[in-house]
Amino acid sequence: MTERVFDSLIVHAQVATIAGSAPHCGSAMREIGLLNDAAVGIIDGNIAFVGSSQDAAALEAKERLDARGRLLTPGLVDPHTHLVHSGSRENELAQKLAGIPYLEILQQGGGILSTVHATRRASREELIEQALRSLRTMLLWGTTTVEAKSGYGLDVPTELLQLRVAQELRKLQPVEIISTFLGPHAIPPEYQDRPDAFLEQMIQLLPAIQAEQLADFADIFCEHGVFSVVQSERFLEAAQKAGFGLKIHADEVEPLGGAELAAKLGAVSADHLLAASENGLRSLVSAGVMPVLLPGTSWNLRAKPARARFLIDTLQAPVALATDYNPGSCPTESLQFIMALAANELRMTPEEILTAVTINSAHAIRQAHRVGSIEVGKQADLCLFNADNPAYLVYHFGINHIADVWKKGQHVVVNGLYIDHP
Ligand code: IZC
Ligand code: ZN
Repeated sequence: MTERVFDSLIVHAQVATIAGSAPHCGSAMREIGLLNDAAVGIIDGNIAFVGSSQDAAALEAKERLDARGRLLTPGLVDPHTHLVHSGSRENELAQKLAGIPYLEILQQGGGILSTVHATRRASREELIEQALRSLRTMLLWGTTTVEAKSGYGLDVPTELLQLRVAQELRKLQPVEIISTFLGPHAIPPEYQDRPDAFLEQMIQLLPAIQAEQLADFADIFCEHGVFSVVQSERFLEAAQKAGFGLKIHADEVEPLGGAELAAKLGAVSADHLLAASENGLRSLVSAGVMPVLLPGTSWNLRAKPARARFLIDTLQAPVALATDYNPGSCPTESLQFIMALAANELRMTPEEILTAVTINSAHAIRQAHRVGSIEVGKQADLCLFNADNPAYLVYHFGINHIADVWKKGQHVVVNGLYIDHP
């Protein structure tokens, strides 16, 4: 064997490899492949060695980092965000605290529609600047891959602008962005009495988005007072024909049948599911749809959390977790906070939670062949935490445990500080 020189070698780490390429289901979500006193080597942006620190002692490396027993995990993958938008909705906090429901605020022209107004008025530069701030926070808190939805334009030019901004953001900073077209996110004011005409306009837009490769996925807000199951099926079927992977905002507030629809169409993921029926959950699991749970949203809306234990224990299903980062129902970029909520609200174990924010969330955006686990040949996306066990991460909540982050082998966060690699 020719002697290889590693670009970086991280030694004396407690490595949660989360190895295994298929989604981790049910009790297997607790198998995180923990290696004590282990080492990970990086060459050309990829993982080239995973083994004992003892075996790594003989290896040559340009940079060697002693993890001093701390926890090394795959870079975190956030598979559901509404990253690109303008403004914020703290002006709705008093209404929320007074008990006015999320969907009622939307019916009154607030909620999503208030962000639509702000986003339509914003310039391309303003959208980029606001998203860059969020991406910086995400990276500093350990997120190395993120899904980003459109859906605050609700008209052709602004939807395309949101997607093009997401595309440009890839060149401006290290976090990888997977794009989703969420044109049917709400009914815009100018179409209030013609929702089907609006839906048709969004369907007509699909081929152009596909031709410009602006999005991998298409998504719809299937909810009482927004889009019905019939409308959702029409849109998602057209998207599938146009070559998109399917996602769906399903049963977030009411058990409308979004989970059942996700199963019928073979969606890649069904997200929210707080109110999903037991049959809906069973059918989506049998159909191989990844359930993406968003405990930040249920907690923030003071709603009943999704049934993670039923999914994991009874259905032996995989579960993925995401922030749902958006300016209204879940204004946080922090997956670490979501991980703490997953423990407290969803009763998930620390090991299940780590699996849900790495390999399973990578599956939710069809990126598991490249990211989501620490295995030779995968991209070197890594998080070193100031923690010496997984439980500490979710137990000691509300603060940032990140020490170091590597993205495609670049050491982008060093001792909690962002390092620019031109
Ligand atoms: O802006 O409120 N649920 N869409 C569906 C959202 C939440 C985002 C928002
Ligand atoms: Zn969402």
